[in-house]
Amino acid sequence: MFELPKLNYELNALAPHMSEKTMSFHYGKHHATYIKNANTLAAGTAFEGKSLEEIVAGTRGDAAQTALFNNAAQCVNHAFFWNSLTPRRAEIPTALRDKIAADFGSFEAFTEQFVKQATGIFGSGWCWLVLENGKLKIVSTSNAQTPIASGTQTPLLCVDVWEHAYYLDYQNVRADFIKAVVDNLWNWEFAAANMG
Ligand code: MN3
Repeated sequence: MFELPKLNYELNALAPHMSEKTMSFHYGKHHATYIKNANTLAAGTAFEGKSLEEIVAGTRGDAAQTALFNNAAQCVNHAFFWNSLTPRRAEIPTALRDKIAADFGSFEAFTEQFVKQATGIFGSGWCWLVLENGKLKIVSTSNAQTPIASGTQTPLLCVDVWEHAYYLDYQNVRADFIKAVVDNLWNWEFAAANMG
């Protein structure tokens, strides 16, 4: 049985960028519901006892498994998102900063491009910084789609752009939410560890 993973910080620790109210609904209700649904949908199938990543890899693109894929993918996406955030303003490790500058022109060019791309995603989805074939890229995914367990892209950081992620704090202004996360909350130590 899958369980809601523990956060590395308190529900109020990301305020004012993400309020305790947002976190209590987003983590405590939305993420918890994906866990509950993944457990229900996997029970009694060939996927019972598999990890969430194995379920994502095994159901991706299978029209008969859409509901299980969506819920399992949202479980891994949210766990990755919470780990992408920290209330402690961490310096970006030099090797990662240099890699970003090499692949995007400059750190500032990267953040500008990320905010623009994440803001422009039509409808619900996610925006990711990934490593693919040795190069950093910004990747958008719709709804529950994910680079996690893709075998081709290694995610370093992400932002959830579903309206439930920001509507209580920013209403319709998604760009301000993305900027707040990129400028204040991203966990660069987590990103560097993912880069390996
Ligand atoms: Mn969400």
